[in-house]
Amino acid sequence: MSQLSPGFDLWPGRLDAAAQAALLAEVLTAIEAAPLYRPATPRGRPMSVEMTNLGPLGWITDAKGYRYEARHPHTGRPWPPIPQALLALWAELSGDARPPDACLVNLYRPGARMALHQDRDEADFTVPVLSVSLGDTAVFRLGGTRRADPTRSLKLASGDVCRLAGPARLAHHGIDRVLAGSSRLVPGGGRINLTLRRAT
Ligand code: MD6
Ligand code: FE
Repeated sequence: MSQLSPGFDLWPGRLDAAAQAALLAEVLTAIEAAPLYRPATPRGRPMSVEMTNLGPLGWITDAKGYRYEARHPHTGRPWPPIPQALLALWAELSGDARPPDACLVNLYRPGARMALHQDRDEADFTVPVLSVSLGDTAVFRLGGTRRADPTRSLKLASGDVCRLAGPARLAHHGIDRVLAGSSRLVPGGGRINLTLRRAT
């Protein structure tokens, strides 16, 4: 594990190839029940990533704003459960005794990106956010708590796990781009990011 700035921890290659494939298979099965969709920002701009969620609560965005909801906005069904492997990873790496209640799934097909943002729709910022990367390598930008703080760029490859905790919990971060073809894990190409949180 390496701490790149206070509260930001990175575990490169934390999941080996077999663990990545097994986790991806579970996520792809869950996506059959809770299809990926392209959300829009509260201002009505379609996002370039496709999203779904796992767990009791899922993060959504629409004209009413950012929030957590118990049901898929298109199917009206509850989100599928969080895979056991992710719950185990959280227990090991989050440093928090309570389990996560939300897992956001982001799919980046070629050209998709994620603007600089803070994860701040959760009730308790003392609980970390844990992120798992699968598939193509992403160019991740990490800043500070204030939007104007300086940023640094680092790569997140398939199997990498990172954590925003403590002084980095409200750090700004985003995905500048994804390096198409850098991995063959995701069918059809691209990158899947899984972020585990406790929303409540
Ligand atoms: C992504 N990640 O890696 C976007 N959020 O595709 C995030 O937005 C993120 O990596 C909170 C904590 C870690 C993250
Ligand atoms: Fe985030």
